[in-house]
Amino acid sequence: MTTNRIEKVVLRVVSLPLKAPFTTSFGTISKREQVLVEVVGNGVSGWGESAVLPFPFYNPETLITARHVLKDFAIPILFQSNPEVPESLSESLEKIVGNRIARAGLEMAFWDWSAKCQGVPLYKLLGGVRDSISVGVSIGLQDSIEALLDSVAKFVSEGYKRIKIKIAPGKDIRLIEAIFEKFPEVPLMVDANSAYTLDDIEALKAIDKFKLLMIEQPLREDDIYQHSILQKQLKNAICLDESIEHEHDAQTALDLQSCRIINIKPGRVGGLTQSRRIHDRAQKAGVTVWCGGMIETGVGRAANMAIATLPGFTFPGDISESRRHFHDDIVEPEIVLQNGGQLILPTAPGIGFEVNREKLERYTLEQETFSRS
Ligand code: OSB
Ligand code: MG
Repeated sequence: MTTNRIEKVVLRVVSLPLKAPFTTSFGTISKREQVLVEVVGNGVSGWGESAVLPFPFYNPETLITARHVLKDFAIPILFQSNPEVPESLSESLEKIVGNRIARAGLEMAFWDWSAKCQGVPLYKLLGGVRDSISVGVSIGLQDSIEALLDSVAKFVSEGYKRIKIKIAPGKDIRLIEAIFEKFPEVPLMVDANSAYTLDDIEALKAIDKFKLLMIEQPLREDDIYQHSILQKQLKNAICLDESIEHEHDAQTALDLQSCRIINIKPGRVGGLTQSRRIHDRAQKAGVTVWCGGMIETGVGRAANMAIATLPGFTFPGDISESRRHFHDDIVEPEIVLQNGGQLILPTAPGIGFEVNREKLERYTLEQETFSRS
């Protein structure tokens, strides 16, 4: 099958303005600068996104490391291994240690390309079992409690099924209290992005007095064992995000009972194949999963929508609509919330959304093409 293979990969560094800066315990993102990956073969383009952050504070990757790993390692592996199916590309890319956000862009692009070559929607190729998904929204740290409450009111009225707020030591109890006072019924969860330690047990127990949907990543990313100690002392479920980079981490966390919920982000774990494996292991252990986000453009968001149709994704994801973070997303049609907090999976092959090339050019800072030699 010499024709059915990738002939060229295009890496584009894009920069999209955000509607508002997004602040977490690890830092503030004020524009979305990352790598879009286009694989081309058979006259078909597949799209993926390496949703790196501008600093190594969430995980060790940055824009520069992602470009380096894609260009010098991941793309050569693709050209040498000529994978027939996305699962084998994922397997070959496991030779690379870490650098999962970088690899995910190429792996997702190959999934999209494979689905398009077969004429099927990506979510069906992945084994998805539903054609719409429930979603929630993630709200960054705000300058004031009033701004936070305004933000919650806005997203609740837009139909999001649950609210997640970012917290940090000293910026926790008062925020949660204020939200429950004004919106006693709101399904609320908190995300600490690794900002606490076991020395903060009193603060964590105070947070645990509230009835939350879950407490996401309270401790450091390498604290899977410490999370197991913490989970025993909390009523609320711990959800792990940063700690779970691949299926082996997931299995460790499941065996140690470090969490009762896992946030699966295709970007963080190196792509859709790993996402599905983590999903399968969690399902076996009776642990709920849901799909998180990293402020992806429509390309990454569409892949997130697809993985969220697998049977174990029973909890609303951080997969908001295009206009949540962007004035002008690069996909068509725009991703829009329907029927109160739902996203409907498109029926077109692959990710099911088209990349608008005019907008893409407008947002591209740099572009490099790699062809099979
Ligand atoms: O911890 O879930 C997180 C964004 C960037 C990095 C990490 C996280 C997030 C979010 C935003 O919470 C989710 C989104 O709106 O895409
Ligand atoms: Mg998180």
